[in-house]
Amino acid sequence: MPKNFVVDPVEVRLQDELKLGSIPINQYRQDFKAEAARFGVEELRRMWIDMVTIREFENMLSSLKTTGAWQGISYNHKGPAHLSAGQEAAAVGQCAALAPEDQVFGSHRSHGEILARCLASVRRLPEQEVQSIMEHFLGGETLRAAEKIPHGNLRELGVSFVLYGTLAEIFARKDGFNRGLGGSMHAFFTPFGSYPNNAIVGGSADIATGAALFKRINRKPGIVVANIGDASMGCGPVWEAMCLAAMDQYRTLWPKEVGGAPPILFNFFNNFYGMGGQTNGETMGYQVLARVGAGVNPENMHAERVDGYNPLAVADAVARKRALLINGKGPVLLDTLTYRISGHSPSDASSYRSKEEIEAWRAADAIDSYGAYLVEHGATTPGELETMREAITGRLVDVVRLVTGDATEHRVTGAFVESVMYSGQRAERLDDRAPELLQPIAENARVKALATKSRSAFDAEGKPVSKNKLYQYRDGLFEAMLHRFTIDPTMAAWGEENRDWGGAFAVYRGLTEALPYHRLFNSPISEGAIVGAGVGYALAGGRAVVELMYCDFMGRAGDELFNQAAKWQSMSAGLLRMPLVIRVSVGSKYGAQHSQDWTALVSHIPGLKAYFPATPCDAKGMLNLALAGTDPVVFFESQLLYDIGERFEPVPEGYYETPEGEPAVRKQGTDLTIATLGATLYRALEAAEMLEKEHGISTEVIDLRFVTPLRYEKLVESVKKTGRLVLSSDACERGSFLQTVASTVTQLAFDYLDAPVAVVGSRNWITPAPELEEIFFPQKEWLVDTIHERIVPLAGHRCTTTQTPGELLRRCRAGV
Ligand SMILES: Cc1ncc(C[n+]2csc(CCOP(=O)(O)OP(=O)(O)O)c2C)c(N)n1
Ligand SMILES: [Mg+2]
Repeated sequence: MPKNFVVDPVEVRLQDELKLGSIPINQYRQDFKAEAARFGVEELRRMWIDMVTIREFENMLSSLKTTGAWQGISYNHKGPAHLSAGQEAAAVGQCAALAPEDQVFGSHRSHGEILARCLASVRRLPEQEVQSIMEHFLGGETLRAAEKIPHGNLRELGVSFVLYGTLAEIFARKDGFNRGLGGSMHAFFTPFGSYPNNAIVGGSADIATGAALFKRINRKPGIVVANIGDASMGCGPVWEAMCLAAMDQYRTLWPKEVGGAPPILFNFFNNFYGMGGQTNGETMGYQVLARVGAGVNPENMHAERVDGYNPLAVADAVARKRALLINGKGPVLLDTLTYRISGHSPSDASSYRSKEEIEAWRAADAIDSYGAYLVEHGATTPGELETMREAITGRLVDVVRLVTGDATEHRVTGAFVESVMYSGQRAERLDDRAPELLQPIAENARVKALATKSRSAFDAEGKPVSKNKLYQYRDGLFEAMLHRFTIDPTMAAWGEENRDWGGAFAVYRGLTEALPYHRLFNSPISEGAIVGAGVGYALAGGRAVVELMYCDFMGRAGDELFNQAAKWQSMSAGLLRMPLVIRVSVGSKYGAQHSQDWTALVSHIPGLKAYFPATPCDAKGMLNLALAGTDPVVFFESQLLYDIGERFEPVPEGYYETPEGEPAVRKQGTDLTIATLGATLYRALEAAEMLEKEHGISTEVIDLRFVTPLRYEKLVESVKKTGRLVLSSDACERGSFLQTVASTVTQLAFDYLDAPVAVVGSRNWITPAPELEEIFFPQKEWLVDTIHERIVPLAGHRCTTTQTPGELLRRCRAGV
């Protein structure tokens, strides 16, 4: 907590009353002259065309989904189709007010948003740029297809390109916008300003906030929009994102030249329903969604309710809010009224709403009323509208015919999917600017202090170095962070207590003096938004490091880790990169909710990398590696290790990287292998000493270091030599990552094994109080007893714990 703000008991205890101010509702007044002057009559007509294009597109999908045919074309679309018929004016009006550099993230119901955004960009970007974007995208594959559709000029070709790329994506073709790996709910096209759309409702809120942070921190122009459904106001990450976006520090603590709060517009497409739950009167209590703004900051988030059945009312609001955001006065909340006349999905029987209600909205249809408005003011004629509508349908028929024609021949292969699971690149820096630092690194107090420390746990005579002279595991992490901060100007780090506190476990102590606020900052206690913003920051082009104090808190950021960080690189078909490191610590001493090792969860989710260093040397080398890459890495640290010195090899002063996926042999042996992940390494070494001294068993100890990716060769070599393998980590035994290792090694080296592979993990219990930890975490005695009972009888050995196969059976039976 910065000491700048003194909390004065006299002041805060004064009697007073909080005035919340008013929130405008549907204040827009039509003025055709002003609108024509602002947009030009042609653009006003184009907006109508875009609205009809979206409606036709959705109707076409609806027809294909429900009848298997449209306009004489047959196709079986197996995937989802969440249609937005009725909501066109809200999407088109929004895009009318956006500039090419603005970014729009959206939801599962985003076909209309993609089309509105891309069609507006095709009109607004310079022709050469449109041409170059289309030519370079997927090596011109999508363009080659779109060119087959008759077009008069480049911008018309652009329209076909957008329709083709979107539909091909929905139908899983490899010339779709994301090579068919995103599909209906996740399609996007960043060159035209349409950013990832999220099937996890509300999922875009924190990601878009991260993208807005990227713009601010790196002084990039434009704003970011998160389109969210009204029912998703109930999603925790949405609230978290708004809190993160509204922090006071942007104005009070960040350097003025950064420009204020992140330029994020939370735009709620308020169609009054979730799937079947009704937000007004049933599932939410806000009644008027815009009210929520009043709970977030003194400006009420500049909240407004806008009539989303009038594209010009929406454009007006977005334009005004955009100006606020550009000036750093965000965040903004818009409650954009709309209505989906289509069902939630084709299987929706609309059992939750009356026919009369749907009919009332049909009667108020925005396409009809906006068309009539244009006619009324002489901008077009009914005949012209009809001709335009026919032209749209005609083009769409061509698109659908092309996309469905030979669809199955145009799918990606498994090898392609595999190739985009990671971006796997190295990136020294993600921008060429000089990194912003507050002091020369040589003057940093921690850097100076580290220069005097022993980079080995033992002195020249082999005696242990005292704790205050020791270069520790946390120092290795610090050096890696500092190194990359001095090279990559985009690198930013955030989390709870990251700044003045020095990070939860003093890893960042010293960074506060070295880095300006916008590169290292405290966040709200919003684990979802901490990680989600990291996802958005990374996919927008920066390098982010976020911290979750305890591994157990990953539960709070489950979606952001497992669906967002993990999946966007591959869902984008490799178009996005995710240089994001998520630091988590595996705890001890803090009981059941602060001490669990969740490596197994991370290992189970495709797309995430996971590292777990056990020595200071690897803490530095592995974090260096993570911070040089472009993939999301969940970086596990152990609280049992933060204080330790380096016992194997002195920690190098310069830069180095641990080879990815490569386990380290910490002790050579010939009779038995113990492989560990994390802090159990040291207990394994003690067990190895016991085995050697008391039983003459030469034990090889291997520190796996990596979860994903993991190179098994060294481990298999060791097992071929010793014929015996015990695996140990602090994770609860059942379903732990080491069970995967056991199974894999058994398959790779079955003929060489003299005994089954044994896994010794923590008990399948809650983590108990520190006084009881010895009965929970694996101890060296457990390892030796397990070896005796299940691998090789140790002459004269007296077990102090029960590790027999019978006991294993009993525990399984009891589920503990
Ligand atoms: C986290 C999550 N929970 C539930 C769903 C299932 N689901 C899909 S759409 C939807 C309704 C969302 O309502 P709203 O946010 O108002 O958006 P709308 O569908 O009205 O556009 C639900 C519950 C989901 N996709 N993601
Ligand atoms: Mg809704």
